Amino acid sequence: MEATKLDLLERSDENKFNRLKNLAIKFQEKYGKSADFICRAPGRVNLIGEHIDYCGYSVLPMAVDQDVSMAVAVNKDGCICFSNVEKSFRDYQGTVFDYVIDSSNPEWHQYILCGLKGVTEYQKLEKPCGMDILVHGTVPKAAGMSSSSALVCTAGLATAYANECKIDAHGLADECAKCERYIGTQGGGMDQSISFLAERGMAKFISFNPLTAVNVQIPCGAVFVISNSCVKMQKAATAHFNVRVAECKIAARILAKHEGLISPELKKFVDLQNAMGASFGEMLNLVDKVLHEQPYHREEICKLLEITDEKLIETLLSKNTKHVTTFKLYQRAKHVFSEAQRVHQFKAICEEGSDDEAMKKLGKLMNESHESCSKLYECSCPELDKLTALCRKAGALGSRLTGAGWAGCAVSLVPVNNMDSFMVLVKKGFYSDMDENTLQNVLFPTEPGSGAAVYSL
Ligand code: NG1
Ligand code: MG
Repeated sequence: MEATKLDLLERSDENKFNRLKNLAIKFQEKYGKSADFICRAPGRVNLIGEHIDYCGYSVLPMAVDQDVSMAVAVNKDGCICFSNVEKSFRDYQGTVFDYVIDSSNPEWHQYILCGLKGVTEYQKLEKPCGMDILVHGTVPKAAGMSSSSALVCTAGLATAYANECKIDAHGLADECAKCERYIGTQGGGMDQSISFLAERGMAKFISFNPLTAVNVQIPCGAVFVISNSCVKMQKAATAHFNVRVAECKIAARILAKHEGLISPELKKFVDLQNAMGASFGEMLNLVDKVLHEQPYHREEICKLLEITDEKLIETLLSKNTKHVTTFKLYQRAKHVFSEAQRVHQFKAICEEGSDDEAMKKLGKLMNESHESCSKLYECSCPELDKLTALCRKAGALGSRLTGAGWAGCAVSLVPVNNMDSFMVLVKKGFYSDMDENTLQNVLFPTEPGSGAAVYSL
């Protein structure tokens, strides 16, 4: 990727310019030399399409203004030093030749190592440059706005730029999606894709394999407001996420077996649907017909698939899911096919028009998405259920959890004319004892922001 002169930002985006300029000054203070470049990658809010990217389905996120930025100085001796403006994150020192990514204890610097390792391997860098890095992040952490991917993507971008790799935003999105798996989560690539491919003013309909990103214009009277439940969960430290990934893979196999379509290439729900040439409605009927609502025990799964327990572990489970004994297949499959269908409906409505009716329909889809996440996918929490209900009561046309869930943020579609009263009511109902300064970071409107970038100084 090409660098833009940082000074050019001064006119187009003064706030960002000041923040990055300040980061360069802090870098000089910390390391006693100037940075060679600055790079940034934004967090995102997913408008609709939750927990379906790893099943191969399209999603509809937009980047937010908040990002992870890094000032970087390159060295030829392979030394790496990572420091964070936020002092609670401890400094890390090592070399590019020798580091360990410990998925059982995911500390902040390991996300940088993920980006470094991935780009080093995929770009086949024999002797990657060392880097002194100072990080400043503004994406709310562990909140479903993809602070972890923003960190991985910025690190991947820094590594690619420092080593003069010939790679564009699409290539980096692809590589960084794989990078984050070093820390153990088996995500589908939505976060890294939007972080690299975002454009100011546009949400994106992102599809995988091959990766494409199509602009989606949000109705002009609609504002997407983020509200943080303030419940935190570090996904890489728990098995919740990977259990869902496993449940989807197992369900896809059982449905495929039932249809006589078992093959090693057929791994995801989308592969099965493509092989069958079926509509979402037909897939939902198939789930009703073939799967049962009671959780499946491992023995039953092995029997249905005619495989041994060892084979189950090897092909469908992961390090942190291999001990799980029961799997809810019916509910997860129902969620995925209905959610994937809602994404297409959402895009079609945005393309048709931007009147009040269109906004109401979008809101309805968001509410259905939340309901499905909460009841079928069980990735909500009581606080998020309460918060989304409150947002609807306060004037949102739709409100849903965003990101992996179990904690973190909700996103609400609020007509611009209702904004003032909406903010007052949500503040009163959920954040009554919070001071104004903290409130700004947990309840705020967003606009589609721009994607990852490198700036020269
Ligand atoms: P977050 O919210 O950043 O944990 C995760 C996955 C996405 C997607 C969503 C759920 C990673 C890096 N991100 O996002 O790919 O599956 O959950 O829709 O694993
Ligand atoms: Mg994340």
